[in-house]
Amino acid sequence: MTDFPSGFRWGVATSSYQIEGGVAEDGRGRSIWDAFCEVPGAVAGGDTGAVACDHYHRWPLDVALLGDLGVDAYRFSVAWPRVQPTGAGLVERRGLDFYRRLCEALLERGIEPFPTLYHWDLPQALEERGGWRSRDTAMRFVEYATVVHDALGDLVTKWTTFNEPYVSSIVGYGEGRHAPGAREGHGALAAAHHLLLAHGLAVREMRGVEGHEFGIVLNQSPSVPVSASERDVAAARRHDLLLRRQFTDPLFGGRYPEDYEEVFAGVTDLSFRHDGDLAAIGVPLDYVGINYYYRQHVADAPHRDPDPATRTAIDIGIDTTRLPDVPRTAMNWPVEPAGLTETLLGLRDRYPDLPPVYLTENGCAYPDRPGFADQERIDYLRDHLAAAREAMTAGVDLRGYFVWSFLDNFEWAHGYKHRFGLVHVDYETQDRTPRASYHWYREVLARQRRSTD
Ligand code: PNW
Repeated sequence: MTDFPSGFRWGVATSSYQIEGGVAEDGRGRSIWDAFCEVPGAVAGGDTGAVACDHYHRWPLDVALLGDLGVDAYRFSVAWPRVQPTGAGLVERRGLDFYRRLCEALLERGIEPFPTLYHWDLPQALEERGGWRSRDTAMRFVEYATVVHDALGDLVTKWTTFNEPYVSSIVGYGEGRHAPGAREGHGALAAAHHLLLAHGLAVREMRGVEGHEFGIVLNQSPSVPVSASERDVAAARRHDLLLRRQFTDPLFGGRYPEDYEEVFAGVTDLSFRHDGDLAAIGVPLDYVGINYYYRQHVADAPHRDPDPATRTAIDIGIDTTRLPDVPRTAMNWPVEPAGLTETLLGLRDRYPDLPPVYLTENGCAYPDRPGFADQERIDYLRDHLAAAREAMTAGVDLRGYFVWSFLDNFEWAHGYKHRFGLVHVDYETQDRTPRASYHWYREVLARQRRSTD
């Protein structure tokens, strides 16, 4: 693993609601995740992000740990409700100042801040006006993005609009497993479209500063049929539309997927598509971030709701529970590094105009081991790095790699049960303890630096 090119960026990633806590500090407004955590049964153990890793107060310590790790870049997200408590108008200076201090401290240690503007914490006030179902939320996002861009533009050069619009729209408004917990068809598909539109319009608005680069982060993985039967192959193709092509075709192909109307017939009337939207969404990007965790295995299955008019967006006649006989992580995700190579090659082959790629998330949860000896995580990361390297050898323009996650954190609907961190967090004392994987990654980074010096 000593053969990554010089200039390749090495980092770790987190997100605001998952680590910050301090939800009532410095004028922060309520987000859809604060509200969702109050719904009985929504989050395992009744956990919430109210305290999380208390990063809002302990960030200097966390930056010191990042410095010691030796990363070139740190991917985090900006909480919209800290910057605009009601999602519109009024700007909370103290919220922006928090991120300024963080960025300055990172830069002092030679770590590039790599912020994402939206990692799922929509101001609750906007949800009450329709949330991402509403086109107006896209306009509000453009305003928010420009506020942050103006405030941090002297410290940050790489600007990521959204983390995983699939999860915000389909898991949040279709499946209901994430905030705001809706189970809709048309609403979820409208949300997906409005997230893409918000991305395109915001990049168009922010562009112009010399040296600034813009991108979006997508969760990607191959959708593999469980058999070669025509039905399973068709099911995998529908799944690929839901998870990937409804986002990547407009972003990088200048088109809506050709099978969209057939798969969602009767679910949506497409009234959210306006003239000019495709051109806005297809704004040229400087990079795309890919989050990869595992391969999707898809079988044909009957629709749960036979009536398209009341069907949710995820009810597309598929079963994704038939997993192969391979090792699993604590999330029950199959460990399949080859799926990462396939993902990167597949994207490159489908979109000739694909911008340079960063792997903006890759990692795993495992039960805690005595002495923080997380050999399984080391194996996972090593094998996925090798798979990424293979894709580069095959011509993929991969520019960097970020481990998910720097710290154990609030794993959404799973609460604090699953631990993804290179650093263990004791939620009673807030003590941070680097795991074996932290020391391993530190050594990988040191070796890279030596070999490319
Ligand atoms: C990512 N789901 O994606 C997120 O970007 C992180 O915030 C998260 O902690 C990490 O993966 C590990 O789960 C997810 O469908 C993608 O439930 C999909 C889901 C959850 C998270």
